[in-house]
Amino acid sequence: MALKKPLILVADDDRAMRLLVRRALEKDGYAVIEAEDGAAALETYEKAEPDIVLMDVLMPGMDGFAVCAALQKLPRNRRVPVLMITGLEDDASVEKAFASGATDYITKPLHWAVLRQRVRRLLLARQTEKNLSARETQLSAVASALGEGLIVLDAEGRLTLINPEAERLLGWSMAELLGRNVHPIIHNRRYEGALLPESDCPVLKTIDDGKTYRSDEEYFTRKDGALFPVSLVSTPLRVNDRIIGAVAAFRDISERKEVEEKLLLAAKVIENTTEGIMITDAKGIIQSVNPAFCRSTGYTESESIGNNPRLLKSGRHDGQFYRKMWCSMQESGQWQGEIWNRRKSGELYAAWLTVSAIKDSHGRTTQYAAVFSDMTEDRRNQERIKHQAYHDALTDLPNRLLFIDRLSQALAQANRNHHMLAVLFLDLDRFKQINDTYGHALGDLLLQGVAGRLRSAVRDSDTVARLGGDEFTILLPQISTVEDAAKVAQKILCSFRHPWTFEGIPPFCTTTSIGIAVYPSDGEEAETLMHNADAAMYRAKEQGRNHYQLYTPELNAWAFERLAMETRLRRALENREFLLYYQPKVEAATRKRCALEALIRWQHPDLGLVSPMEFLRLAEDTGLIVPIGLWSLEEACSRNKAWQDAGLPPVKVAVNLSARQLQHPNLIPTVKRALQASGLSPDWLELEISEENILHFADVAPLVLGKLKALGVALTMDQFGKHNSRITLLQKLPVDTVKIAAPLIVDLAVSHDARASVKAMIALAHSLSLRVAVDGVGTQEQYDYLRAAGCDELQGHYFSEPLGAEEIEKLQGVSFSGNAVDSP
Ligand SMILES: Nc1nc2c(ncn2[C@@H]2O[C@H](COP(=O)(O)OP(=O)(O)OP(=O)(O)O)[C@@H](O)[C@H]2O)c(=O)[nH]1
Ligand SMILES: [Mg+2]
Repeated sequence: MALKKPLILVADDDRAMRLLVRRALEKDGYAVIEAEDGAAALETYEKAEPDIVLMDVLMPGMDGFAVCAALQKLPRNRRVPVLMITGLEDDASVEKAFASGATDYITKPLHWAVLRQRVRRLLLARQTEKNLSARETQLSAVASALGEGLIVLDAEGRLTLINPEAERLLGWSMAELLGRNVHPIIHNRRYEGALLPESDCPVLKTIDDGKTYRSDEEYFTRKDGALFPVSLVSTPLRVNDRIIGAVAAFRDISERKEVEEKLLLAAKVIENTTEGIMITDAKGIIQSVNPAFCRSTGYTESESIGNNPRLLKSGRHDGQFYRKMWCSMQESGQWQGEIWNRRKSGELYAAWLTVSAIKDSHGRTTQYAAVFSDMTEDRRNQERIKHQAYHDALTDLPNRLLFIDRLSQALAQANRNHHMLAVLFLDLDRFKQINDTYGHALGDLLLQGVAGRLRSAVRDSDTVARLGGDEFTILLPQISTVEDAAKVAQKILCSFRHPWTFEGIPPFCTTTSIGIAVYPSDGEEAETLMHNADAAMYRAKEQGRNHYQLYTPELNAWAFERLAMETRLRRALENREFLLYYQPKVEAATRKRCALEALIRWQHPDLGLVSPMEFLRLAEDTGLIVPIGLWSLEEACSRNKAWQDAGLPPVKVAVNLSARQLQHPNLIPTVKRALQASGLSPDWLELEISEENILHFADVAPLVLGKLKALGVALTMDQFGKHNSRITLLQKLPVDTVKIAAPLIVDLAVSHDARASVKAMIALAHSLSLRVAVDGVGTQEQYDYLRAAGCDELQGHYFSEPLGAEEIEKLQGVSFSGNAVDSP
């Protein structure tokens, strides 16, 4: 296409002049149109839209100035350069020409070379202006068409342009913002509440340093005050390396932020959920897994991704199972159920699995999401709860519930198969003492140790249970003879002989008492067998502990009688049926009374006088010995004080302390109170404690006896010589007297050994500066021998039986000789 020639309008009333000019211009390659006066010039201008106008000043009608002024009124884009041709080269005319809007002027007569130059330059200017205008139009069209907001600021940060999208997003119009500093209006916050200093505004920074800034963290304020997040690119505007402003293009990213936040939240949930999550592609290849998945399967993320979920296959489900799962996926896009998986370690575990298909907008499955919850912990918890319900927490042995259950089952089987079974009932001997001596925690350790020994003493098919406290039971579900059960009991007793070794304390031994009941002879029901084994165990205790005892029907009668006796004993305390007898002790050398031993008697309203042999063991077993012992102590003290107050010669009264009393934490205050309440001086009180009990509490005995001694009372070790006393212990004990046990002197007259051992005991005691007393002196020979052997005090029916208080009062001041009372 040929280029359009520039069109020049020549307005001149001089026809010749027009012709000359036309010819010259056409020769230079321009197109020319003519107008012969001002009005025609305006009209032609309107129609032809020339590129420049050459205009004569002096024309009829409208002169050149008037035409020029009229052209100036046209919109800017329709105005073209006007070159005035004037013969008037005075200053005023030139001024007027420019004032009316002329672009340049040239004087007549025309100088063709100058005209040519001027025309070329004006056309060039016109072309440039046209180009610029076209560019501006294009730019503004682009700015309008842009889907992004666009604002342009000058070097001072004032708004010079805002495109329609920016107007829409911000709610401001160009007219409202033009020329204003927009930073404080639209961009002064980071997010709700936080102010954004100018120094942090990317657009102002661009104006400052000419750099391009991008940010996804900006917030713009709408005209209504609402904030919205934007993604912003700020680019500098430069002219000749000078920054003349900045263009900021921005987009509202509220939706994107919302989606991002949701995604972030979802990612966090997936990251932190306790359920394992696995995403696969449509072919089932693992694309991602979460930490819970890795924890539960044992596979790391990198081991899982790219793999097939078969990785977890347990081998526990058949093809049918997986086909069903697949069918459900096809039909409903989901499957839920319990599945067995295999961990990397090889361990199988149950999981609750939900698989869902993820579909695209066309309904095609693009991924699968599988969510597992590991049921191992649930199962473990269930099992633990079940285990706890049936087991003892301390030893982990079956408890009473489980024992009874197993016993019932074993009974049913024994009944069907006509065989015998046995229940062993164990109770540790003097376990309380272990607790008291070494603390409850060690008691617990011991119970655990006992559980272990019991378990290893029986077969796996037998059941060892802990009923509570220090009571255990053992079920032997099948025995051939009663002896089988007895053998097991014996084996257990033997296993206890081995000392216990616990850190921090010397090794020690314990024993247990065992009762045995056998099906069917001793009972056919679980409860009966348990009860009867328990009764037999009591009997074993009664017989001195560290025994086993087979149940016999008489045991029930005995147990019944024992219970009745216990009731009577309690009542006896309330009804004050106890009384004290006093047996004199005499000086061996002078046979003069030197002390009295208080001995308890029970005057039952129906049974008459009950011997201490009959009730003291029971009182000790049931703990009733503590209040009974206290009564004895108080009674003896107040009686002795009453004797003194009545003017009788003062005498020491000895009171026996039982094992339970010795263990009792209130022992010392009790003795103190008895003395204080009665007003008796401690010089007149003696306490007798059996050697057996002292040995039993060998660890604490020196301390307890020391405290008693500190009260000022005298102490005697009773029943001396029946056990193997250790000299080292004797040395440690603050006792004053040892009283040789009565049975040891029975054979004095006939047995050399008896004499030798008594002699040795006397020598031993004397060597430790202890007084020696002997109980149970019944004959003249015994008396003679003992006196000769150097005994200090003697006691026995040879001198006097125990007597009631009134009789004692009558005997004041007497000395005793065999079975008779000598007057002084
Ligand atoms: N350490 C510990 N002691 C317990 C537990 N349960 C009960 N006991 C104690 O076990 C002792 C059981 O006492 P008994 O069997 O009546 O008496 P004992 O001292 O063993 O004397 P005998 O059985 O008559 O030989 C009590 O002192 C209880 O306080 C326990 O779980 N741990
Ligand atoms: Mg016990």
